[in-house]
Amino acid sequence: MKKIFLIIIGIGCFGNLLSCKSSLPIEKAVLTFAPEVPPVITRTSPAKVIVDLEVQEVVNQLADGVEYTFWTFGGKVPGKFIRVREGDIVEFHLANHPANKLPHNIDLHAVTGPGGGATSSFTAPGHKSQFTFTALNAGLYVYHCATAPVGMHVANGMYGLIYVQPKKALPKVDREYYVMQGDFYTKGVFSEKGLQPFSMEKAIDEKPSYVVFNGAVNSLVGDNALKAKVGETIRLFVGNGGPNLVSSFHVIGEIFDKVYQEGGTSTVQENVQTTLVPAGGSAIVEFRMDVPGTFILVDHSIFRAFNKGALGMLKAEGPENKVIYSGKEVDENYIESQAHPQAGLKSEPSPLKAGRSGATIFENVCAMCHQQEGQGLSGVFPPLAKSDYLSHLAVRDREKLVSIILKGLSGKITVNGKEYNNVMTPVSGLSDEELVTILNYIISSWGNSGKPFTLEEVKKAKEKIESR
Ligand code: HEC
Ligand SMILES: [Cu+2]
Repeated sequence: MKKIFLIIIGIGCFGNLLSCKSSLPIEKAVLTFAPEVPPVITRTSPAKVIVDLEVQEVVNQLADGVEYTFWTFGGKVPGKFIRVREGDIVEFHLANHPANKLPHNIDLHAVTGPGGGATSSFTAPGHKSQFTFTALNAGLYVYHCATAPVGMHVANGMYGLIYVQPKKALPKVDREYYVMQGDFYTKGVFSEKGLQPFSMEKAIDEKPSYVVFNGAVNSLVGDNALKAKVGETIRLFVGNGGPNLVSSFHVIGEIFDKVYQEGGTSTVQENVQTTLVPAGGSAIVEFRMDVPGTFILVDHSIFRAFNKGALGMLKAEGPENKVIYSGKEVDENYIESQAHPQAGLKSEPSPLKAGRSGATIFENVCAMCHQQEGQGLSGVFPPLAKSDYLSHLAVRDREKLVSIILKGLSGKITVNGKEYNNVMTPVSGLSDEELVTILNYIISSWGNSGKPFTLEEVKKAKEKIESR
């Protein structure tokens, strides 16, 4: 009796591929949040894989003190990582949380079919949709929402990665991680605090205020850094949700031993420094940790890394290998008489010693950071104009003010209610007279006021600072 039943199923399977689903083993896909990746699939034959994904509209941190309403696949940006195997039949369930405000859908670049699933998955809040596809092509694919206005849904974080593991799996590595870049468009400038609305204008102009990995500034920094041990092999599944920017993905201090360009499975490039990850595209990169240390992940369009958030870390622990990398071997004085004379740069008489006016010193030395009118650069260089920090020091701690110029300043400070955490390097080459001049210039310009410094006061402060 049992045998006959099986035969009947077998015949049905011949005529109609879909009814074959019933003869495949059924499993539920393991989904993970970045930077984790679901485990390697060890099956050697296809399965019917059930994917359950829920769209959630959530308020979360975009940066320290900056909140944003993200639209997500699963509750975070990027969406949950999906892993299936080439040849699997994927039964996809998309749920739209009842508390959401908008309809959504999903376009998976791994789908062969209209809209990559978008047309079959349009789902109103409080509804669920289902469609099924066969994972015909192996590779690393982006998925994203494709509901109008598409750009806005993507800009709000509606993207993630689906990896269709090839029948012959890629060589085993010690660790796999999920890293996905995206650009964000807020009404306020970078690091402006509070709940930030989406700016359609900036999005259309392709001028993001944030470019980040894994949905937030610092999502891969400090305690959240990726971890590895010396001697291990690492595979990064790198995606770019865009919506606009192309990523020049680079890991400072590492060379990618292998790159599966554009997330394909066979074109392997070796020994690559920076790989291009298109918007709506991906790359798989592999390397071996040869030495310990902190390796910085960046979009090498470098202002994005240091001024917009596209910076992550991979921390490798383990024994040093001084042959591969020595660390600093020499740090010695290099004085003017040893240096080659530089064309166009006269050193005699030194322009730094010429007794310049305050305005000139400011323009020559300080303005490149604090800007022409002393207004600073938001989030990077604090203002000197109307700076409450500066006027406080001019009254309460005049020695500190002298020391900022002589010794520099680093660490968190708050100027006019905004936080800065940057480094001012010591200013060298000022005579004592010029030091007095520039101090008096900054405390009396742009609406600042304070008691003028005397040469005697500055000399005394300098002695104290230098004897510390
Ligand atoms: C290379 C860039 C750079 C240059 C050049 C520079 N600064 Fe700064 N300065 C900074 C940064 C960055 C900070 C904030 C440091 C922090 O976050 O801890 C700062 C902080 C300050 C502050 C305290 C914060 C404030 O806004 O009141 C003063 C005062 C200041 N600088 C004065 C000067 C003066 C005067 C000069 C020129 C003689 C100068 N700086 C040149 C980068 C620079
Ligand atoms: Cu959407």
